[in-house]
Amino acid sequence: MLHTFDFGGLRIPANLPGRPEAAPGGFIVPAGPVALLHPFGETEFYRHGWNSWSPSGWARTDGETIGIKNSPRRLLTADDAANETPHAHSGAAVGAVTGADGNVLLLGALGVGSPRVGADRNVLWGRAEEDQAAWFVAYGPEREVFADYADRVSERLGRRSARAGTVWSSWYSFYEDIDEELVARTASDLAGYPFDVFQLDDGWEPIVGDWVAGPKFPSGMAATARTIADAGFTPGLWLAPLIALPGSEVAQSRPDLLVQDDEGRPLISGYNWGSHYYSLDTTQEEVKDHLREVFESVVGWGFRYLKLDFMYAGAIAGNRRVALHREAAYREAVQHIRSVVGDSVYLLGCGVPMIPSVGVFDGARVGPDVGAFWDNAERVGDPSGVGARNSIVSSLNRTWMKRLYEVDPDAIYFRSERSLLDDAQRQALRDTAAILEFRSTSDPVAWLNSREREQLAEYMKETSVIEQTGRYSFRIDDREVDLTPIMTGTAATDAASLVV
Ligand code: 9PG
Repeated sequence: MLHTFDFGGLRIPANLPGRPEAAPGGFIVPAGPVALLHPFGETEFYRHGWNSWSPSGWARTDGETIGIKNSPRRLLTADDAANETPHAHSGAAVGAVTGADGNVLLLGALGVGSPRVGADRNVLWGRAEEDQAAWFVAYGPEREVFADYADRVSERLGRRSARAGTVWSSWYSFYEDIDEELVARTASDLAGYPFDVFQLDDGWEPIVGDWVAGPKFPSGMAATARTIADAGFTPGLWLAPLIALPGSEVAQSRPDLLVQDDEGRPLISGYNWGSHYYSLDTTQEEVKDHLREVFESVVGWGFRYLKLDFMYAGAIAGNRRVALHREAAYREAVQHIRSVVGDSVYLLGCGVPMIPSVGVFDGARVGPDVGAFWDNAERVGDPSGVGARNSIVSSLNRTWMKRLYEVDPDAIYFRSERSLLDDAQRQALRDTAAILEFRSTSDPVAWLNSREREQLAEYMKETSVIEQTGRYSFRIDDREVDLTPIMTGTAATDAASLVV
């Protein structure tokens, strides 16, 4: 149907699937294709990435798009490869264009079905693979319309209230090189520092797909969880429960439990660990039973904070036993995991599809992996590439998501050893984590000098009062912090600090 929105005198002609209804901050439009004819001409478009690692941000409609270009393998992992057209201005679930008065026109989906939003100089459009989700349409000050959108999403999908507190993670120092002795030493060095969670990352399992103690943890995972608890921290563990490497026991013995491609073979759902990997078909009862066993044992070992990674692979396009839309299948799977672990276990999503995870996860990563360097020369132009700058840029473009769950910008650094980050860059990471209100690091105390140890203890103890004063400017307690130069690539530090 044709309809004209009237936003305080600004008239927006629209082609809608049904009659809009007024809602706080805007209008709800029924599921189906939407086109809003905007009068703004060439303007800025807010592009939203599908999963934690997918690029998000503002770009001119007559300029370069934001997306993962010329890298199909990376696209498969770090965005919605089935829909993504990196050379067009479009993204997942929500988008917005800026009007002449500085207000923004937002179109956002309120549920699953792989909704997409895109724009050009005349139209802000929305469509979905499967028309399940109603839309929210609003016009107003940027922060207000994004807040109203987030609130309409959580009215439908929920909002959990658990807080992670401060987190130490093993990833950005030891990577996969962890063993039970190293964990014990690192945790005891950290005793007395103001951390709530000590989270073991990838490297404990024998192979991705088989979630049992690997050879480097001969005493078993319950023993390590006890060691961590004895040092005074909540035990945390990483796992990627919806994927399996080809060599894993589960992929070898039960290929029928995997999502299939059109030839009836296990579908490749991404690349990492020097290999391709597969996705579990969570619509199968046996897969649900498998997940129940995995999570009962992990919680039984004593882990109370779980970083669930590569979760997008549970929502990958492919053939599943039950014909459920892929995002609906994903949401059912994570709801199942939640029901197994119970309400008191903190679930941090990583590589999660953002909107389908609302109301189930307590927190979600909102950017690509950080690294102890500013930018990555091998991957210039790939905003999903590892590095401090990309992590800051994506995360600050998703501050509005705080209303959906806790938002994790990834670890920050205090160490000057084994790092190419300078003081200003470390400070920018710290400010970002303060703004997002999620503080984590991977620095082992043994790698820090005495001044850095003090900084770590200070920073992890404090909570800041944050006031947003502009798109990328903030008051952090009594400090004015403007991250605009980093966001627009004009920071003085940018030019000289590539890793080569
Ligand atoms: C463990 C790591 C850490 C890290 C996670 C995740 O797009 N990619 O190909 C891609 C690969 C790895 C990756 C993220 C993205 O890292 O984000 O914090 O837990 O797994 O293996």
